[in-house]
Amino acid sequence: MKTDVAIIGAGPAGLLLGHLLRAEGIACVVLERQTGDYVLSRIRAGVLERVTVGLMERLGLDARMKAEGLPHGGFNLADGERLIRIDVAGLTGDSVMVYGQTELTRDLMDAAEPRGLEVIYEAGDVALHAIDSDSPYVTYSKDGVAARIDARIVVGCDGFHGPSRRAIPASVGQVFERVYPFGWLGILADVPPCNHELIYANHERGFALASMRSPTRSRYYIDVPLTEKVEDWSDDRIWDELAVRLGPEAAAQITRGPSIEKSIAPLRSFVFEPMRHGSLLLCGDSAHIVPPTGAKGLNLAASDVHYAVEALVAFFRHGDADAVAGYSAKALARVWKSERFSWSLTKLMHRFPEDGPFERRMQVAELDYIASSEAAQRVIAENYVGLPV
Ligand code: FAS
Ligand code: PHB
Repeated sequence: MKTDVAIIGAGPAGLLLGHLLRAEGIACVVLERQTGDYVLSRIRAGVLERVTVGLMERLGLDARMKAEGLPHGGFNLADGERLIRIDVAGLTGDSVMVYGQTELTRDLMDAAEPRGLEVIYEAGDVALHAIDSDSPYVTYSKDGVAARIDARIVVGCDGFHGPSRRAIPASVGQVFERVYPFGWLGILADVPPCNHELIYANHERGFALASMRSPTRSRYYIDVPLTEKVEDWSDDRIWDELAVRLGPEAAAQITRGPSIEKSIAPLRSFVFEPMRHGSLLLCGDSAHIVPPTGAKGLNLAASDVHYAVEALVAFFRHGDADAVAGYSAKALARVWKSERFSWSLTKLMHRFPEDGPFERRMQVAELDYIASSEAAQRVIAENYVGLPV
């Protein structure tokens, strides 16, 4: 098979990219290792920035998001004493959209066939070849049969564990990483949220986040040591811990119920540079990971796709090779700002085992400053709603 762009991975980055390239008349094929149902079964992000909403609007795929999503004009930081509301709408004139990654991915998946976007699921043994040349190709197996896609450009949208990043020679790449000494235990339950806006809590027992998917479906998190196993956390134990960490006011509003999903995700800050090598571009988690505290992971994948489409349209339509060459620097400039915000909010809202009384005083002082300074709140608000692309 021959095409213009071979895309590896049918998560949000791969599907957004595929749809946008097709809409621009650029031929592409998406290769996905799993089944579509498996991709949808992974419970991940819940908060969309303007850039992500904007790409769905550009594709005309925003109808369900606008009907079922929840625009949020603010969120809260809880420090055990009070709720500090960050008035995102008042401070930035913008808002975020609470709409699960699963639903966004479903909207993109459902539109693939009607729009002629070819997605090959259950593609095994995907391997990249000749990415240093102008004629790279990808091999894979499907139903036990070996296959090959020749393309002009390959885009790795295959997440943190995919093959694309690893296809870039170690001598070229540089990794920047911080692994956090805790994970997030997440629970999804068909119960009404305890608050109409998100609450991020820094309690002496640890971090908690009260989020949601709809007025009848809640998503909560607590941080746990990396040694913890999800099977050791009964629903009741999680609800009890959430009630303590979120504080009495929120606790009084918590509706308990059986979990429909429960998992522990490790936290890391990770950036791989460059995000382009030869004819290979990287988008999303294949190039970077953020701790979910800032709700940036999915949204960074979207901004990478925005820059990749810009570069590939210039390349295929106008022969502008510099546009492709400039993709990495452009994408990384925004990636690093989101990495900083996610790291900073993680540091502020979590208790680190290695921290002592001084570090705790720094957290208290910073939360006090945020509570009393519109300027400090504006900094948080403009990062949370998403920096411009
Ligand atoms: P994805 O990982 O979503 O998609 C990559 C795709 O490539 C997958 O479908 C995978 O099956 C496929 N693939 C992998 N290897 C392949 C191969 N060899 N061949 C073909 N296909 C291959 N972000 C937030 O903003 N908020 C959150 O709360 C949040 N929670 C998260 C929880 C977890 C457990 C994880 C892992 C991530 C979380 N994230 C969160 C981040 C997450 O939302 C990502 O940023 C987002 O999924 C990025 O999308 P993609 O880059 O498309 O990568
Ligand atoms: C979620 O709803 O899953 C969510 C929301 C905000 C975050 C992280 C996760 O920062």
